[in-house]
Amino acid sequence: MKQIVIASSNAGKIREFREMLEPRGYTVISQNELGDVGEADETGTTFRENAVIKAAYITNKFGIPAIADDSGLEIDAFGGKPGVYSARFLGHDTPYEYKNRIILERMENEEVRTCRYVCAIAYTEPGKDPVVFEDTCECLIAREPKGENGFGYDPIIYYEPLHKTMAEMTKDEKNAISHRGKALVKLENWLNEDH
Ligand code: ITT
Repeated sequence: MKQIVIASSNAGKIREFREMLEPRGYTVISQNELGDVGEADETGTTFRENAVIKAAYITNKFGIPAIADDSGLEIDAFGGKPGVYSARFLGHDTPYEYKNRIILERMENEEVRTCRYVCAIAYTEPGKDPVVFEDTCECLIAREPKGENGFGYDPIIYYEPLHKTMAEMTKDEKNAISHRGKALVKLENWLNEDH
């Protein structure tokens, strides 16, 4: 069994990593299972920088390999915001029901509804340079929230090829097309090569 520590305290992300990695023979351990680890300061201005900061924090603290995901939603009508600030947008602990409602209100008369989820996954190992894999998922801001699955912004993120919001998809549907799913395939391919 191969073990992977996920440097994240976001339950939705950790669940998706488990769904994707466990069938591939990995045991997924979340950082909270290592004890009270504290939190890395996400001081980066890019997804890539923040992903490395979070993974390196766990690797430096425990001397073990770790992966971290920094992700977010870029809304073209908002000039790409909230972007790297997606978790902190309107307050870190504000319920997504409220955040999503505010986005829909601000988008009410907006014709340009394109947006994308972005995900950078960093892998760090003691004594080695970090590696980062990124991918995106092009979507539209929906007209109204729909669906109960997923997490965060998913109920208002409409994925045209499947005619569904991210929250209406099954876990397998989302993981097959999501920013996180696609970036994780790149990491897994890299892990399977010789280094
Ligand atoms: P960790 O840093 O502990 O991993 P976090 O939630 O603070 O957790 P980020 O800084 O990477 O993580 O913020 C990512 C935010 O982007 C997340 O909180 C959601 O608001 C949004 N997001 C990213 N991927 C998403 C997805 O698949 N579905 C819905 N929202 C997503």
